[in-house]
Amino acid sequence: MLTMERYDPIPFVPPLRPTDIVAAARAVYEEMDTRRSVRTFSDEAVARDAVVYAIRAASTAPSGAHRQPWTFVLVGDADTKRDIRVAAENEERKNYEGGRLPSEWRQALEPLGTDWAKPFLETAPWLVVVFEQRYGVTREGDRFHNYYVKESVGIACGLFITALHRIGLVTLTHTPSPMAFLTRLLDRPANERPFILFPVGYPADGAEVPNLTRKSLDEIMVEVAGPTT
Ligand code: IYR
Repeated sequence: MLTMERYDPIPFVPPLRPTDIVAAARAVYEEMDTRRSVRTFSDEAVARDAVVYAIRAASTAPSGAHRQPWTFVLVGDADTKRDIRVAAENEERKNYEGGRLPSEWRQALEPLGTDWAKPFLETAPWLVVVFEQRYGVTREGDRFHNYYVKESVGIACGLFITALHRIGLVTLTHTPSPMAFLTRLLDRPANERPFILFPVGYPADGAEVPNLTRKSLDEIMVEVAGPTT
């Protein structure tokens, strides 16, 4: 069993208030709106500690019962990256060329220009493979529950993407399917399941991205009118 901890509050330190809150919010939106998923990476080196701080930023995410049910596996070793690329491409070849992707799904991917080849898994200087901890394991080897695992790990991944963008790096939420090979190649325990694989680096010179537009505010937000009297 996990030892029961008691409620033990400390004072909250509020975030700084910008002088113009709307201008500040707009600036955050405009900066985030320049983020794109990138599939062509430069092999330019990126300081390991920059990626480690982005992982630390990700790990500030809220999580169910504060269980922090995530593991970030940092891979910079060329042999391991090659093994991951080979295994991912084996799976993706079956998806794209072996007829494993349903036709509706293939059609949905058409505008993204993706195919089975995943050279970025070797070109990007770092791969960060995020695992979800489906349940926890104490030092003594006893299992305990984690809560809202997918929501928690998804939020952490969002913070990770944001942190990378803030420091001029690019990434891609890559989900080679199926992903079980990552558990084996990265030697992760049975309670962990691969969640998202992030190649991390600088974009290749002349990198291109699909010409996509984001949904308008009307499409993503509904405002509930308050009482009129
Ligand atoms: N995992 C495949 C297919 C793929 C699926 C979705 I949903 C995407 O948004 C993009 C690709 C691949 O990585 O190519």
